[in-house]
Amino acid sequence: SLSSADISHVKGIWSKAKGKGGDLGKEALQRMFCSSPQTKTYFAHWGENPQDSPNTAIHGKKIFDAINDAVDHISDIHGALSKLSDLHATKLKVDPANFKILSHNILVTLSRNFPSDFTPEVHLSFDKFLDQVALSLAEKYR
Ligand code: ZNH
Repeated sequence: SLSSADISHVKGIWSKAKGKGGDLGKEALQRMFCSSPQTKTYFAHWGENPQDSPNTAIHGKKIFDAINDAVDHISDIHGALSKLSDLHATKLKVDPANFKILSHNILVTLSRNFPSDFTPEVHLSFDKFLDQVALSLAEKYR
């Protein structure tokens, strides 16, 4: 679980990224599609090249808004994301293995955009936080 140092690292770097989902969420999605092309299969309805769709910015913002909810409710991430877990489990049917892949691309995106904030300690804490997010999203899978 997250220590108080983790929480302060997460809140610190998130204060830089917050509200920038249209750019940073888009970048994370485009990196995911490129570095793990199998993830594109979930977004086939965006067209043949989902990485080029204007939906990347719209969806990137939604993902960042959800992460923002998790940061705002960092002591109850499960509760904050429980509806979203339902959606992924029952309607979207996303293999939870993909949550790790997106998490990785979010980390890479943060490191590239905020290089001086992204210390190894912040890396560790944000990785732990995204693990909690992924676990919460996987909660409703049966
Ligand atoms: Zn997801 C959707 C979040 C991951 C796939 N998502 C979604 C949304 C959100 C999210 C918020 C919206 C919802 C509504 O609208 O209501 N995700 C999220 C998060 C994460 C995720 C936070 C992590 C971190 N997803 C994911 C992955 C995948 C996905 C990994 C695959 C690969 N999602 C998805 C889809 C969708 C979603 C497909 C739908 C889209 C559209 O719109 O179309």
